[in-house]
Amino acid sequence: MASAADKSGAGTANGSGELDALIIGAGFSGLYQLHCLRDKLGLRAKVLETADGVGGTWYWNRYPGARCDSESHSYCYGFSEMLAKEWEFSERYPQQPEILRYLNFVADRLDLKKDIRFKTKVVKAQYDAAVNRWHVTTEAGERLTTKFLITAVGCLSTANVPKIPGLESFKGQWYHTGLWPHEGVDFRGKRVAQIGTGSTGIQAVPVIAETAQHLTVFQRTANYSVPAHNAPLTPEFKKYVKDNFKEIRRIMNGTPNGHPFVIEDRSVFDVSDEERERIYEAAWAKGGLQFRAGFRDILLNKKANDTAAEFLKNKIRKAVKDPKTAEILANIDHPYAAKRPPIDSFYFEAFNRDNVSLVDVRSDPIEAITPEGILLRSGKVHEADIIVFATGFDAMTGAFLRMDIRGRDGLTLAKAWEAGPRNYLGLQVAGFPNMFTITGPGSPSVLCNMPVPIEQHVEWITACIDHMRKNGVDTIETTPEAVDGWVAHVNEAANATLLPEAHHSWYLGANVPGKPRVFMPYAGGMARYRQICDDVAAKGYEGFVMT
Ligand code: N01
Repeated sequence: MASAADKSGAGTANGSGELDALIIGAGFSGLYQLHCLRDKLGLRAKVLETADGVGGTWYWNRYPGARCDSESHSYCYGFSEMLAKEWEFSERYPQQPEILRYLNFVADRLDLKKDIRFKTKVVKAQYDAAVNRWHVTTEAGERLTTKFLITAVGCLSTANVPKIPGLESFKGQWYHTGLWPHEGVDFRGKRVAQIGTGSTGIQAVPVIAETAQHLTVFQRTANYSVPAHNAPLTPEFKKYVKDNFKEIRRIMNGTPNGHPFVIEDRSVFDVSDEERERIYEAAWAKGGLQFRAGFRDILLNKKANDTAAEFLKNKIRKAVKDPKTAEILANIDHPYAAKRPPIDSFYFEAFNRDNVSLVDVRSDPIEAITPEGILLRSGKVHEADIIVFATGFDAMTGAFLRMDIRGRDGLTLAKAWEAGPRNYLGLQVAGFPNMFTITGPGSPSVLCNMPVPIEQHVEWITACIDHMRKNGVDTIETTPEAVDGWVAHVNEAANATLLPEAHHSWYLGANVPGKPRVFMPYAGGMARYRQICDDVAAKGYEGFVMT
């Protein structure tokens, strides 16, 4: 792309003038976006990344037990058969260090690191209509100028540490799972308090319990979980993955959630009670997120969901020996999978250990943190040496809103999203020309196996920029009408499912006090979404104005 702006004197990542594209974040999305723009379109593109290495989520989330819930053969890039053939995962579900090694392997193999500026945090981005450019400011005060601004900031990258009074007075150490120390944490001989029982907390409990003197788990919302049945991959399975690369991708691209399994086209009520039980038992024995795939209506029909929910609650009652503890764990108030369903390695069994106990903070909420530990409303104090906050993220919007992003006429993104995120296709916000948001709110993102929606967005953005170049278009900007239509469709898609019934879900922003309650991801399914995006492009980028 012609870039007259070399003369502008604006700084770039390599100091050589203006950029065609600046990408924020070097996780799965940022790496692939850089590869596409630099190596396929020949653009001058750079990535700015806060961390001192690639990985995004997998750079920061180093907590005990951190492992992906997607199966390893699907939790990787699909755009290159060469990469897929050269890399081999070792377990059914890859551990955090292995995923980080994989992303470093990709970055090195594609020679991406030379165009990534590490330890460079973006704090501000301002659109300048006079020159149709974005000015991006880093924490160090450096200013860069770019035509396209592409956010690859991740959906779950802003740690949510609840504002519990007294935390600053705590005498011990505390950590958030999403900002875990690289050197690890030694739990030996320590009394550990873990707050939170989402996917992260459920992974961490059995591992922390192995070394802690005592682990007290503070549960606010009881959660379902299905065993992962993690295991090393056999040579036969590794061969199957390499030999069937295209077929596995075909299945993943055709399903609503981007996983390598097909959802059965039968209703819970098409089969007898005995047959249903047999199907659930088989799915339980197989383990993992595939448990949802036995019937098409588990997330659509509350009565259908109740059958799965009851099956899973009974498994908890069987796994946990102390009936009182079992009842607190099984006292789940939302439909199965209406919150992101965790999978685990001996989570419920951990409560049978002498050194693990459970506190129900729904009935006796956390009042404060004291120098000694955690104070409940009843007055009871649970003493602790270490507090682990497995309390999740300011999901989907947090990573955007902690930057000062200003579009046309100084409109801030915070203002544009004050009632919740509003955009078109999850890809662009009205008033923010030439800015694309990879896996932004309003796109399938977190409801899927993430590499699939990431690749689809990156490829769509790349094709869009290529189209602009070939047609002499300088600016792409969505319209308020297109945004209104898309936001209505996102709501409609969510309301056709049971997802909004989990009132405390981070999908709704409910975990962050004061955050607008809006169902953020697109629940219409990945395959349908891909078709919508392809149709938009085929119709000359309908819903966008190109000038
Ligand atoms: O966070 P969460 P997470 N007092 O928000 C509790 C992905 N992920 O890090 O439900 C007491 O789900 C909160 O309680 P409640 C995955 O998409 C992926 O576990 O709000 N408790 C809840 O129990 C996942 O969904 C992998 O009532 C408080 C917990 O903390 C997403 O990340 C692995 C509290 C937070 O659960 C987030 O999961 C792990 C308070 N003040 C995670 N505040 C993969 O394998 C919060 N809680 C890819």
